[in-house]
Amino acid sequence: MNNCTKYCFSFAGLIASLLLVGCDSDSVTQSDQSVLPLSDPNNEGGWILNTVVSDEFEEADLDEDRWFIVGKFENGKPVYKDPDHPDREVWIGRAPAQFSGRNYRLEDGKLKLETRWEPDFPFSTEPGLDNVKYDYANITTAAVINRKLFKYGYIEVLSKAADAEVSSALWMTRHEYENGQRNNTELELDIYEHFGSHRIEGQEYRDRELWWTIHDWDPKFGHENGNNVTYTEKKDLGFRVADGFHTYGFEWTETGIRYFIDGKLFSEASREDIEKWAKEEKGREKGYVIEKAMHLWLDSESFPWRGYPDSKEDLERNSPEGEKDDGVVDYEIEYVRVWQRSEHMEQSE
Ligand SMILES: [Ca+2]
Ligand SMILES: [Ca+2]
Repeated sequence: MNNCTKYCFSFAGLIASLLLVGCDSDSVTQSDQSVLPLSDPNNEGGWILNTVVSDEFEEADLDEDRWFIVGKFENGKPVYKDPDHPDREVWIGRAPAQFSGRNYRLEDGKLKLETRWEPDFPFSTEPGLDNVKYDYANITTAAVINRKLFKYGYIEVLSKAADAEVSSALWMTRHEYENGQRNNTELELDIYEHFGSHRIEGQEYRDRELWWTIHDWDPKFGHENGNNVTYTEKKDLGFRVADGFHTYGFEWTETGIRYFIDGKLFSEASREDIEKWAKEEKGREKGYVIEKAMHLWLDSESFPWRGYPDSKEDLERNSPEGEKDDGVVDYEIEYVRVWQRSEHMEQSE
């Protein structure tokens, strides 16, 4: 970002502050600098809204300058091509579910990522990369990837998970520049990977679980037994993630992570905590690897080790009456807001 852009943001913020006394999500625009993290209403953190990455989803159409829609349809077929890196292989989703560029809509000021029972979809016949024993079949999900990289900041999302056996995730990745294949993903930060409806006996509690993870995909460590994980936490949120909207606030700085739920501090892990975990649990010299700019993702996936919908009726089992027949279940996102400190807004690599 150049200085002019930065100045314009600051000026816009000043004007917005003068004009607006308060705001709710209905009145917020993408460039409204008066909007502050729920956990920091007095802006003691000195946060500046990153208007290039943030999205309120109040428009009629998804902003494709901002988001890469994975598997967008052309001539009746999904096309997996990154507009910014057309030569890079694009992940098509974890089998049995495949990403479909048709599986989203903007409605009521929200982005709704759809999981569909769609046996007639033109599924890939290639084996899934992560789970070769599963074919792509029956289930389609959605993924949108933010096109701009950023490093460090405060990420806040107001969302409600899909109430089905699929993930509803907010996560980040960075690929090696020359090769975007899955095993050459360089870094991954999973901010949440909700799973709205667990059916496996003894694991029903997972529909209340916050699960967040740092991965380092450097192949020299191998990927067996979760060797790519440098830190992870699983904690009971105290509510079902698919029952209602909640605010997930993730502060990512040079010194560590602080996690806020509905504006209240829920968990924290300092850089030192993460380094210690990586050393003790994985024998790694470095755990806090998330020191480079990454892309933000919103998506739903099948996690076959946790079960996946076996039929349309199974997908829709928890849907309210009157919404059980369309074969569609939604992961809903009211907004994504990313703030950064001024010294980080210049950094994009
Ligand atoms: Ca909205
Ligand atoms: Ca439905």
